[in-house]
Amino acid sequence: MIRYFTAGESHGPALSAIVEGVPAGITISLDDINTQLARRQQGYGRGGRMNIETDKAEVLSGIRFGKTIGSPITLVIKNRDWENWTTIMAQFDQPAEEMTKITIPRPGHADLAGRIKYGFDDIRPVIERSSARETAARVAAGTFAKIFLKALGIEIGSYISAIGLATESPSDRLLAELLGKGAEAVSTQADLSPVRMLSKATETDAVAAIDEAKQRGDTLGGIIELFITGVPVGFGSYVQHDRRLDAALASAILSIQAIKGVEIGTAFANARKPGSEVHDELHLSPAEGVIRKTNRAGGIEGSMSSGQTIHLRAAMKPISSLITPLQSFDIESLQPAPSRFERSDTCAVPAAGVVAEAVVAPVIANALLEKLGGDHLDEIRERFDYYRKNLRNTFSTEHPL
Ligand code: EPS
Repeated sequence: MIRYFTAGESHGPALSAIVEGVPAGITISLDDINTQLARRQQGYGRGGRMNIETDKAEVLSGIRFGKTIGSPITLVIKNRDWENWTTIMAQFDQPAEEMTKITIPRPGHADLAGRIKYGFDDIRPVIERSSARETAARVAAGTFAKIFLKALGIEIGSYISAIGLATESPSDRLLAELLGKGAEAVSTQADLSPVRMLSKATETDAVAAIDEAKQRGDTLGGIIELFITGVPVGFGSYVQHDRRLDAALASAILSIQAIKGVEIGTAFANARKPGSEVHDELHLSPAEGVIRKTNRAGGIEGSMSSGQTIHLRAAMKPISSLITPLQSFDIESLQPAPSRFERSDTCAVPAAGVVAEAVVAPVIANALLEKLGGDHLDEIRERFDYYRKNLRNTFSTEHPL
């Protein structure tokens, strides 16, 4: 089972991660990790910090001759901005006389609850660790599971379907065409756009909406569409709550900063329709066995993969660091006060799509490892090929078992 932890403050020396349980024998390069880190830094609407950082990973353990060796992998991403924060974020020196404490919480952020929970007199430590900068470490960590899955034909991809009111619904044909190549084709297409959208017209609207929000000192949220292709039927289980694949995927996505909702398939539209218009009917094809002509379930039935493309949708709220202040109060004077500005992004939805890809990868990898076991890629591949070969022939009259 793949497990990982991250550590690091937004303006501390570095972010880091330890990833444990990655099978041996997976070929990976620093470029593979850094490509994902660069994707996370992109997106129209990012703030000044992205001009300071060029996120690059260092690997301190777990790799030999370009392959994983089954040992824990240690990753470090240095914060270039640290050199500007050595006084405010000093690890052992005492605070400088002139340092001002942060005492006005940003509504919607972790500031107030974090300050109360940990008992600080300064909100700075909450800001540092709750910052979405931490997602750089998660993207680096998730790359291992992503590459492991890709080696087995399972791909993860995403695009952005809404930023503020700019909403796009690409044609079913375009999506089917991209997904037919594997979910990464969706990302490859989306990555050509500064807002990771698939249509030029909506991209223009989204860019204009971000410009307008920025001018007002405001922020914008949006919607991420996430796809996973190549997952065969039977990953996850209905027998116990903690083995349900939909729950694990939703939990991973909700763990991303500012994500407030997850939808599987067309769940919210389905809720308004009768069952006869919702469930994906089962057809038999002599060559392929069971097929469904629709995928309203989003590739998951009974908390297990159905064999169709897994489709998840995530709602990201507008970032809660606004230039134009919201009503707040000073926790020392207990007087009403406008919220203070903390440097941030106007919109980070495109980046959050990349993060979503990274956090679901270990969930799918673990469902695969739970089903098939194995410690080396070759061993797992052999088992997976056998499983898929048998599945292909289940219920097929042309290719019976
Ligand atoms: C981020 C870096 C941060 C923020 C952002 C994400 O950098 P800084 O705080 O130095 O500007 O831009 O953090 C937040 C959205 C947040 O709410 O804290 C990054 O690397 O993604």
